[in-house]
Amino acid sequence: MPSKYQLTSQSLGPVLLYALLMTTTYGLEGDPSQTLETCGSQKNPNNNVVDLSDPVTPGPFCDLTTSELQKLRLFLEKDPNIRASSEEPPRVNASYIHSVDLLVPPKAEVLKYLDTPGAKQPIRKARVVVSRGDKNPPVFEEYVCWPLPNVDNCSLLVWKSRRNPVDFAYRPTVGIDNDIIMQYIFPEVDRQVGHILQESYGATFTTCKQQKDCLSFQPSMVGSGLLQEAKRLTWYSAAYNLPYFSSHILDFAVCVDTTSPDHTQWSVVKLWYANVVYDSYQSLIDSYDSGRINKTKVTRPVDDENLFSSLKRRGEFQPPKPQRPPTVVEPDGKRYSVKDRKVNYLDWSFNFRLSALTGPAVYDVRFKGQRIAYELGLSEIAVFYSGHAASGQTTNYVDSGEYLGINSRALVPGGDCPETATLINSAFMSIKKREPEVYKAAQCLFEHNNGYPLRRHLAYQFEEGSFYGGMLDYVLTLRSALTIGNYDYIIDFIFHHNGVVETRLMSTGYIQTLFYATTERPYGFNIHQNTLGNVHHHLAHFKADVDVGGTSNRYETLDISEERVALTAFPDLQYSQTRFKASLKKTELQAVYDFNFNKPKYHVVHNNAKRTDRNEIKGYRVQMNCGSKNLVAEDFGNEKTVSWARNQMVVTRQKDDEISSSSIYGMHDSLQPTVDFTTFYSDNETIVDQDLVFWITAGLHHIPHTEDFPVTPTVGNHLTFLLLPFNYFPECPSMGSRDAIYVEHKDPDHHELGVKVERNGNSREQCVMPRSTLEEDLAKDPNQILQS
Ligand SMILES: *[C@@H]1O[C@H](CO)[C@@H](O)[C@H](O)[C@H]1NC(C)=O
Ligand SMILES: *[C@@H]1O[C@H](CO)[C@@H](O)[C@H](O)[C@H]1NC(C)=O
Ligand SMILES: *[C@@H]1O[C@H](CO)[C@@H](O)[C@H](O)[C@H]1NC(C)=O
Ligand SMILES: CC(=O)N[C@H]1CO[C@H](CO)[C@@H](O)[C@@H]1O
Ligand SMILES: [Cu+2]
Repeated sequence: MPSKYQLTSQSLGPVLLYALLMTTTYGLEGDPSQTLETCGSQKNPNNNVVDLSDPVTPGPFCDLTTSELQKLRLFLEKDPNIRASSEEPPRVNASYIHSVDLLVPPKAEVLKYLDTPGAKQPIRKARVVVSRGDKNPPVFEEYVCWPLPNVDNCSLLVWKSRRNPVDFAYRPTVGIDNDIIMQYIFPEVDRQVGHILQESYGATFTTCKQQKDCLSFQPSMVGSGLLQEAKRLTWYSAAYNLPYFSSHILDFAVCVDTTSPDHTQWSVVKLWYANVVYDSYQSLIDSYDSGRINKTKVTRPVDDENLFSSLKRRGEFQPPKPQRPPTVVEPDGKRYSVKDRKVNYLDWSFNFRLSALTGPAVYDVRFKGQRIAYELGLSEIAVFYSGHAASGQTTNYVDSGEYLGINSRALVPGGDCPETATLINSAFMSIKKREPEVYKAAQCLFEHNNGYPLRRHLAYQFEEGSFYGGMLDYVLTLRSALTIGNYDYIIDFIFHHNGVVETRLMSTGYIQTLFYATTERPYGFNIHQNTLGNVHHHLAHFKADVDVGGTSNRYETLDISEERVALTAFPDLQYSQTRFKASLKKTELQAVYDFNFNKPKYHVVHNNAKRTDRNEIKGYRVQMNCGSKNLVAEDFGNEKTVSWARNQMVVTRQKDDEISSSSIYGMHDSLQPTVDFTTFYSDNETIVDQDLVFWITAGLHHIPHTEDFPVTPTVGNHLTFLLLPFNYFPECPSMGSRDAIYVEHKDPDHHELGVKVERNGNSREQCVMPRSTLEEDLAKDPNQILQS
């Protein structure tokens, strides 16, 4: 369905409509002679364009377009080796396409293309993940297919950094598991123990008048590292089907072995009821029917706006009468342009994408024309839970197994992004349908100000010079919001006027819970009747391929330490002060960094051959406000699958092979991780004057409390890391910004003549706020936010 956001050539119509809207003028009430233009409707003085149509010739960083995906599927269905299933949805025992992603060409080829006039663009290739339930033994395979768009070759990817093919027992979670569990396992659960469920909870999984009255379920996978064998087990915990089920977990669960590609072989291997584990249906039935056990008896909460887990507004109105909140306006139109998935914003330029597998990333990030980072992006997100309940204890989510990028969708203007935001589509290959899925508003791009000064100084007094200079922190933000099960992760790339690029992770969404029992006390609070929020650790890994002054870079820390010296003026007296010393990191193992409160330091990356006029290091500084120590013992249980969480930062030599630090198999493969991140640096290669990649871990422990209902607020959980210029510019590069304000006396010798305000040509003309179009867009396409 064409709409203003759709990235196809059909979007011309809505673009015209948009243009019409933009030029509408509104009469001022009561004064027909005076009309004001709609904000942003005047001719854009800097000729910025926002063109979201699919590029005719996609660049090296551009995700696969809808038509490339369509052509690729047709090829994969015909390819005699792959013969991808065309069934909707496919069967587990078929060869089917799990996911398709852009395979960014080798960095050297891309740099040559970007930096050499007339150089040819490297061939575009796709990375295709195929589930081979048809093979014996069944496996997961990853292929590289080329050349896009008219693919004629697919070959198995050969990675040094990861196994391929991968044991079928480690296959990712997405796909068709839940459908099969619903269709085949729960009917059997109801046949066997339906009477226990009915008496305990007043509901079963399959026999109910309306779907919403049936029990819902929360899957949590049990990694092979815990089991110590290559098996695929998942607990399915019963929950009331209420908004939102993860807050309504019950004390019944089944553990299903889904290792086999043949679902008729899937079986319930353990059950959990009222805080006791059972090995078979019969042992639960016997215990229950004999009356020997404590029976649970709970009633389904009422589903209305007062339900503690509902997001419907409740309580006293604030403000008492309707009054609109402040909002973002762009009086003179957009100050950024977008074309072919590339953004230009004042001194900044970057390419962006939303990888199906690893999520949002920006490439070739430049400030004032100079490349700062080749790549900046998410690599993995994980959550490790604790508890006593058999079904919830071992929940160790490694989220790329459920997709990262594909889960960013439907950002809502006015809810997730300012209403002025540009909403960006993404197209992905679907498992269940042959046609690519196009998600509207998978990302949003907007400029606003953070409401605090980027810089300011007031010289109030005459002796100080009497002036004020300052500016708000105006930023351009590229936002993605990944809804992965109960949690929503917001990932922002933020571009400041002083040459700083900031990466931010915030988490919100529903907490996962356990059914309350005293045995859970060490792991959480009883935050609602029958509900305990169990402690867990959120972890995320980012890749920052920083290039400062080219690719020949050094990583140095500036180590700050205490020293005792004789006071310069009074040599008999002592003084305690700090000094710093540069420490060049020569090898990868030397560069492994763990935060230490007693050893403060700066992390600087620079090109030693390109120093400042005064021969000082000229570089960028990596500032991390996101560290969190993983307390799970190394190599224990599932820890190996998140070995990237062992350190706060690791610096490695760039390798095209080391595309990301994790894999989609991470949820199940902890016995034998497909990607072992420690191998990226354990060979201890030299990193002096090399192309460097900074791998940064972000995380926080979360002890849920009552105010996490209905959902966890983002405030207080902003995890950020920044790349800040360090001796890179002779002065703060925001000095050129027209957004600054300068106040001084008209005549320094005659203050009585008053003061003047310098706005650098920025007009103070009024304009009328443009109309919000959310309701109109949803009237046209109700599926834009919620699936029908
Ligand atoms: C795949 O599974 C289906 C049942 O879902 C079965 O009918 C079919 O024979 C199986 N195919 C193969 C090749 O085993
Ligand atoms: C049943 O409840 C009692 C009282 O709370 C407790 O002492 C006992 O351990 C429970 N039995 C089981 C099997 O959980
Ligand atoms: C890594 O290499 C450096 C420089 O050769 C050496 O000093 C250091 O001991 C090595 N580390 C390990 C763990 O081998
Ligand atoms: C570039 C390349 O490897 N092309 C191959 C594509 O596949 C055909 C047929 O399988 C080969 O003949 C080409 O050499
Ligand atoms: Cu949390």
